[in-house]
Amino acid sequence: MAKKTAPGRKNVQLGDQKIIRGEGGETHQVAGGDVPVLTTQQGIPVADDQNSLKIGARGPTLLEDFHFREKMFHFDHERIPERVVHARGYGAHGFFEPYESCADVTRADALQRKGEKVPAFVRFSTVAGSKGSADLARDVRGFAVKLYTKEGNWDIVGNNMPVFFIQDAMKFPDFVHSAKEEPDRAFPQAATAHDNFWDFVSLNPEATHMMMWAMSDRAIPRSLRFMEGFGVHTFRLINARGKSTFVKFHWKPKLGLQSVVWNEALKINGADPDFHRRDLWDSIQSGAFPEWELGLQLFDDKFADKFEFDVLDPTKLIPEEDVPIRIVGRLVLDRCVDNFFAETEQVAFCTANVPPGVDFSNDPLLQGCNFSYLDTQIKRLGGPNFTYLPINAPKCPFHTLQQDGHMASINPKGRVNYEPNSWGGAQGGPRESPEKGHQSFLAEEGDTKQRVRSETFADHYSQARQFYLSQTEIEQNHIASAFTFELSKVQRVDIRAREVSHLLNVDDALGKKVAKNLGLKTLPKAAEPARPMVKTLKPSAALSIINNGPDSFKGRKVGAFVTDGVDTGLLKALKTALEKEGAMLKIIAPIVGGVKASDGSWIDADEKIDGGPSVVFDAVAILVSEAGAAMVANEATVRDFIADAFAHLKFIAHDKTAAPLLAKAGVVPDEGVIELKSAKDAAAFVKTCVKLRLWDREAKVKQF
Ligand code: HDE
Repeated sequence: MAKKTAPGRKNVQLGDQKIIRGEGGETHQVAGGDVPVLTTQQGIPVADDQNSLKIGARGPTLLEDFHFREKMFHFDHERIPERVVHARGYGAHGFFEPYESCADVTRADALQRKGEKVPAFVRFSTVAGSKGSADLARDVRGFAVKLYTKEGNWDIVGNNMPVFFIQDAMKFPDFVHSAKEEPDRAFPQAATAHDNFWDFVSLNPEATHMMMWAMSDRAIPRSLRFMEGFGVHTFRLINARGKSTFVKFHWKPKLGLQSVVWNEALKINGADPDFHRRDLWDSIQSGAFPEWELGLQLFDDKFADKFEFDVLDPTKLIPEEDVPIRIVGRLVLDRCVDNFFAETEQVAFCTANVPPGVDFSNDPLLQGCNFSYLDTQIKRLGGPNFTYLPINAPKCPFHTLQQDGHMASINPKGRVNYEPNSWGGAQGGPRESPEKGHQSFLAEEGDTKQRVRSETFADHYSQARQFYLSQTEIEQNHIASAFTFELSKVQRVDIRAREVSHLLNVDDALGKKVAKNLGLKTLPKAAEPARPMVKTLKPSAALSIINNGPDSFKGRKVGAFVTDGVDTGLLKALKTALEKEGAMLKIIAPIVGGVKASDGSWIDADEKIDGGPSVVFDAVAILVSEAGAAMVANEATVRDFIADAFAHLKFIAHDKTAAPLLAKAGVVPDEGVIELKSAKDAAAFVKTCVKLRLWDREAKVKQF
């Protein structure tokens, strides 16, 4: 029946939709008309998605409205439990490509043929915060890689730090409870700066090494693209002859390491809580595909026996100087997900997912992980068939005899669901293969059953000290500040003091500095080490971020604040110089519509000034006309833009007319504040930006 327009209610055109207001309610027509018809999940075409079925226009809603009920029922069940840890994360697709065959050490198919790409999915995450928490929390970052190899899925579930807080999986629930929000008050969210966390770590000296990493700038990366990944645990690689080699996995970012400073992190969380995910999304969408190289740190029993620490102890690393890293391939992320929930939220990693040629060590943390991840997937994804979800399903043929269960979504044909069986041939179904199948290394274990921590795990301070001494002075200062900040949020003075007692073992000066900055009335005694420390470990340059920065400004962003009358030549020169370097220019203006440049052309803005603070950029430029500078002279957001860039040690380019704005923001000119006198200066400015920050300025802008 043709719809009549109800009296007084006109049909309206909204964008490409026409809303027809008839007696039976409203329907939307889309221009072109060839869009699919909306249906229910049963495939029934839907006539009206705007109004529920009622008796009359103002009467009660009817239970028979199956479309309404299905829509609401589905909505009510949209959420699944978030991950207990690593709830906040972001993923992307890509590939892994070997540079060489690693057949000498492993039969893993993914590492046999140079240049043969293996599809990959990577999920980065923070650990402590909930799904909706901010990206720049001080935290460890998860770096979980799923390789869809021809012999099944291989998950390298790593972090951006090579060691961990605890040595035995038994302590994981306690550790995580202490790190997350306190149970009575449900805060703080995504922050370890509270009593429970520091109580736990200070009662567990084994956490000391990891605490050095967690209080370093590694815990506040500038971008997921600029951080390393580590498999943490020692694994085994097994070659075709059954020979085992121990291995630690490393991911090295092609664009070098970079972090933010703490005050910047705090402000980014306000300005853009999605900073990391937006950065990853934007870079992939713009074709600047992030890339890491896979490094294998390979060693044998002989090395393991002579190394000062136990290679099974996840609170220890092996310095690159002791066992060099063999770079064997690259990981490129080149495709964003189509749907966050279907892919990033439902992806299920498990340390136990290893193909033939990869095996486990006895690291007691790894052994515990191998149980926990699968267990967690069943809870989160609702049943045993999550492996059939497209993001989790292997991309190679797979044949199991597992069957049924919630959401069984493949339809196995035939009579056979067990083996051995007598059916034979194709009918008989899949069979085991000692040649092709995963074979565990024939490790000899023989010992008594006992609940003990190995003596060889007992040195908790030597590597913490080595890490600290491997940092530049700037980074050491940041570590001291981070300990001070976090412990200042701890209310119990005895907990503050107990942590200082560990720091005194790491480095006497560090412990004393933190004690002084906390205002401890008496310096505690250094904690009694369970084992004599090794104080002769050589510093490792690989452990510093600043020593491993980028060699170009590629992948970085400059924010240029401009006003009407901006010098077109300068702006263009800056843009060209940045693009040549593989970096980007973003325009920030008083209004988002943009500005009229000196030559009368119109320049669109990417952000209005209060939506694009300088904290989200790697360097800034202030390019204004005289009239423009006068107009924004009293604008607090402009002042903050400049003052923050200066305080965060960024390089600042400006034209002559911007000088009064800089002075008003408290900028004291130094070699990081660069006047662009002409278009020629732009390229030199970009070259200077490769250093990322003018660290020498720090002592002038930060006392504590
Ligand atoms: Fe995890 N961890 N973990 N973890 N972990 C999880 O598994 C666990 C550990 C790591 O992006 C959970 O599917 C135990 C070390 C990453 O989906 C859970 C222990 C390392 C991710 C779990 C550890 C990690 C997780 C929660 C001590 C570095 C996110 C959701 C034995 C190698 C993966 C899930 C993703 C996630 C357990 C310690 C890395 C609860 C029991 C060490 C990157 O199963």
